[in-house]
Amino acid sequence: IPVLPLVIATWNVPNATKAAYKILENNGNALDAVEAGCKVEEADITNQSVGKGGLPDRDGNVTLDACIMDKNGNCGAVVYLKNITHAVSVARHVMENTPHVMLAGKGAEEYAYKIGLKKENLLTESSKKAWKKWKVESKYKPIINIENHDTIGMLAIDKNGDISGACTTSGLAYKMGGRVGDSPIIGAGLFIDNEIGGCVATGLGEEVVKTVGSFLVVELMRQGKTPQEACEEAIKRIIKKPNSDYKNFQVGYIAVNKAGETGSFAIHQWFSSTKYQDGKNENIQADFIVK
Ligand code: SD4
Repeated sequence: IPVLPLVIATWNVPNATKAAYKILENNGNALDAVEAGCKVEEADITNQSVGKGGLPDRDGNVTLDACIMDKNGNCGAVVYLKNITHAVSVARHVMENTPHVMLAGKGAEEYAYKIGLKKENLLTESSKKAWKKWKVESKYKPIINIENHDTIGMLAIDKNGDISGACTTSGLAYKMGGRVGDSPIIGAGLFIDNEIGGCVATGLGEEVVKTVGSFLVVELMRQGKTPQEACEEAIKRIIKKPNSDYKNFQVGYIAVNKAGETGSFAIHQWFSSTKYQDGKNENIQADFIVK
């Protein structure tokens, strides 16, 4: 029987899961835990896929996408957010303190200032350097499993057995200006149903959106699949589409069910998740389909 509380996140993010688990351990709730966990990566300038230090779009602008969902099915999101490190906190405010689910661009940024967040330059020297190097050739194609894939998606179950999730990213490196991915789209990048479980996605967002991936995983669990089986089925759904170019892109899912069982699966090797449970922080390599 899985031990509660637990937290699981995409990729190798031990500091993020640790921060989240600390809250859960002290009888905190899952919503506070996922926000706190995501904030660790947003503030970490060495993570070039999330928050401050994220790689910019083709024009050199860092634009963030994030969302959050609670045990009651409430959700909030921000898309194309500039100059604010903690996109996940803005998403939470949208959820809790506005009549809306999603704020975009300038409106999201103004709202962030209104709730007291500070304007920051998100483009670090090292991300600027990487962008300048990319500009020499300006080749844009999805790249598998390298530094432009470590978006954080996090799921937590607290001691009460309640589930929440959050997701935050600077999106695909060198995306077109204005591009929004799956990560702030409820049902695609993240979905929580407190009766069933939750799921978050990472990888090439366009492909996750096309199959409404996270909602699909939760619905498959509702029909009786384990989190592992549900993640596998959702990945298969992507690769069996006619003319799918799946050999050239990555998608990974992690999921948890109400019983605290977890699963993860990806198209390609090297997707991993970090799970903190029973006082232990563990990095788990996900199984994958292209062998
Ligand atoms: C996106 N899904 O914007 C995100 C990117 C990602 O690790 O997951 N990177 O498409």
